Amino acid sequence: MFGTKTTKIKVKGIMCDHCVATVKKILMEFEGIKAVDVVLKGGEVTIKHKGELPLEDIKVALANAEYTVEGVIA
Ligand SMILES: [Cu+2]
Repeated sequence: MFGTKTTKIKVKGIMCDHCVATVKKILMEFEGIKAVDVVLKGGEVTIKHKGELPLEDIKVALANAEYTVEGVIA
């Protein structure tokens, strides 16, 4: 997709398929985020987005659901 960037983040607290679905749902609410892929093992989250990723807002939104963004992997 033209103009789409990919950012990978590591998220702590993803324990099951329900968490995977919850994290996806939270991230897909953000305007500009087009696709989210969550790997249960290791908590690696791949985000396809347009423009800058609102990382601070994402941290807050995930923290409200008790998930911790540990950092950007790539
Ligand atoms: Cu879970």
